[in-house]
Amino acid sequence: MNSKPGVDVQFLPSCLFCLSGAMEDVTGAQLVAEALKAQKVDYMFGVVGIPVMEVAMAAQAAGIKYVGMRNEQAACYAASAVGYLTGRPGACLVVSGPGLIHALGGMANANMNCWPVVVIGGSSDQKLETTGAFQEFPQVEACRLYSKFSARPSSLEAIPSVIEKAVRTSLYGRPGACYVDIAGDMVNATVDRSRVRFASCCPPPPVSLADHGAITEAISVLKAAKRPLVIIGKGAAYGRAETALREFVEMSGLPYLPTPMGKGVLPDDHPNCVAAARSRALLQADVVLLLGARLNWILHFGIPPRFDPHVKIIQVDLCAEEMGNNVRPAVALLGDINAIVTQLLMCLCKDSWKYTSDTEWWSSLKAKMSANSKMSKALALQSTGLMNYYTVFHHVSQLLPHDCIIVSEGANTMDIGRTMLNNYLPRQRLDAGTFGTMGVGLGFAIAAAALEKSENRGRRVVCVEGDSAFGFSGMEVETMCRYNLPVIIIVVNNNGIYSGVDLETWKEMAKMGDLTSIAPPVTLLPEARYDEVMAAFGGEGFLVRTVEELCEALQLSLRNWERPSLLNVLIEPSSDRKQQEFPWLTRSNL
Ligand SMILES: Cc1ncc(C[n+]2csc(CCOP(=O)(O)OP(=O)(O)O)c2C)c(N)n1
Ligand SMILES: *[C@@H]1O[C@H](CO)[C@@H](O)[C@H](O)[C@H]1NC(C)=O
Ligand SMILES: [Mg+2]
Repeated sequence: MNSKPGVDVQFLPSCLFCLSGAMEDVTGAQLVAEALKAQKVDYMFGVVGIPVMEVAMAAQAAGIKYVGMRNEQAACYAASAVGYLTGRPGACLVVSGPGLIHALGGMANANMNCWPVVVIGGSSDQKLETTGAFQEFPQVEACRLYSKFSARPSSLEAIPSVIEKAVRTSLYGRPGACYVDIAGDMVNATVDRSRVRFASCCPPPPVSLADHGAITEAISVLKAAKRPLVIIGKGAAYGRAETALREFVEMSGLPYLPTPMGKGVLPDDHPNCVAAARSRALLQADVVLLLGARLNWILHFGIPPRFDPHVKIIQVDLCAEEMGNNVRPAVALLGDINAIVTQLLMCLCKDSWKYTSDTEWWSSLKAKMSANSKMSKALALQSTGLMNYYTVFHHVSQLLPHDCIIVSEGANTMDIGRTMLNNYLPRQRLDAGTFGTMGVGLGFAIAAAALEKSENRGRRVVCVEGDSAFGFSGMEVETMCRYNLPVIIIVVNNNGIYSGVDLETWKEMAKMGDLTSIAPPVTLLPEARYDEVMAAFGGEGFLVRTVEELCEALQLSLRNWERPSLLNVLIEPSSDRKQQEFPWLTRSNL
């Protein structure tokens, strides 16, 4: 460990006395901020109060961008999205007790998604422990279930090394959430800088390769397959395997299917993408190359009735404990996904084998894909009064730029949107994820838009929300307006959770009796003016009822780089999904 101050402390207002002598005192708040910066944590999202106000100010002084949010849950979602998008965790700063409790939802979501995030929680003074201090709570214990690492530095001197361990643990092995507790009385306390145990920046995780014999075996299992399928998970997106993977898919000629956030690692319109024949591909594949995806509910556990009972799984994962969950793999390839795809590629190159496109399997998949896309198109063009989901997404998909970042949550809104809104680039889809969490959308969008803004990349962030989903973190529109983040929020408003009732029916119902006794639990206020929520803070709000209004509002929003917009798209409240052979993301069917 070397001693390396992160910033020029002479310029910190709280440290003017440093100028006078050789002794250089540093506060706990400064140590936290400088340690995060030294670990290349560049973004902090939080809500300030006692005792973390000084930490937020020190973070800004240390060169960390601080985004003040309206709820810690959304702050933690945002910080974890920075981790997923950049490969370096964002920090989430929260106050003691209730602030930390709110962040637990974000930590759980990040941990389930395997995204790195570091939560810094202020806590009550050490000397007041067990006295019933203000917001006193056993925070280190509380975080244990929601994180990989949860600890409190025992002294000011130890802060940088504990932060280094939290950042490193969030990134190494399977990424996830880490928690560092800072006692209130450590925030303003000072220590001489020379006594602090500084820690240099932890390098990216070491890369490990799969066993060579296992690679050879995987290739021979693939070559023997009659109906092979590659499944691309968000682990492949996080692992930045896109270049190797593209070469592998194109050289091998294999069909592939992305998981929801695996979308875009390879473009959704690639000729080898069989997403439009998802059910058939899963059910009939005899060999599956599983790349950075878990056989959990999203992939129906890898078992019948959704998979062939004899399917051979070639499982590629960086977590040894994941191997064999629900299905024993035919071959287990443990290690870095990008490295392993490269290993597979090298092995394949040797004899230039290719799965040809004239097989029965390819014909069967292609037939199913064209039938399914005809059905969606027919639903999109149905014209009876209000729009349905398919109409909305059909027109939205035609207007969105190819490089836009799509954030999405809801039930029907997310499920149907996923099938109709294409991703062409990796890590550009963020959604309710493995934990199925509603409320993540606005935090994710804020994180993505903040990154775009500070890195001058100019990709659009579009947030496609169900009306219920929007409500969970709706006040974050103020955050978007405050920082001039030009997010476009499209609320697909069906007056409820899964479905709702129309305004007339609602009024009739209200006359019939107490709504708490008779209103269907799925209902939300019909035609609620979510657009006015955005307008209240100076953003652009649009109320949309027709295709023409939708296209016009979206085009105007896409041209507006100054401010966020919200399109409140009223759709048929009983609009539903097309008939599914199997209910999918809304229900697990073990
Ligand atoms: C935190 C959380 N609370 C509750 C749920 C249960 N839930 C699943 S989807 C959903 C909302 C669906 O309604 P909406 O967002 O309006 O989308 P729609 O299906 O109506 O298009 C809810 C509340 C959840 N997944 N997460
Ligand atoms: C730190 O000191 C400032 C200035 O005296 C004070 O306002 C703040 O409440 C203190 N913070 C803590 C956590 O004690
Ligand atoms: Mg809804």
